Amino acid sequence: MSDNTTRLAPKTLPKVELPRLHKVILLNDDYTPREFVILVLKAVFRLSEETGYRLMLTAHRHGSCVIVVCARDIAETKAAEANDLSKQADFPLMFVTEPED
Ligand code: TYC
Repeated sequence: MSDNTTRLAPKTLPKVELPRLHKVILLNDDYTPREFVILVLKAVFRLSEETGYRLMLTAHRHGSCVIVVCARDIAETKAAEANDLSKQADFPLMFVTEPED
């Protein structure tokens, strides 16, 4: 076989695993005022009043609500920012993150 023989491309490319996306989930509680939940959603997640209201109500009625799905570091940073605001205001409001299925 001479050096300039054309090589065929392999039929299968090596599989590159993409990092899993993460959900930021808003949890309901009995004490945080609705208006404060909306304020945090607007400030941290840049949501409109209408979207903030709708997501707050979903968490209030169902116990939790997915706010955003994004890269893990962004999800964790946003959840921490939102939880810090809640702590500063002395409310038990909680955001958690989990990998998407
Ligand atoms: N359940 C709260 C109340 O009745 C309001 C609330 C909504 C709190 C959504 C948290 O994620 C939440 N004041």
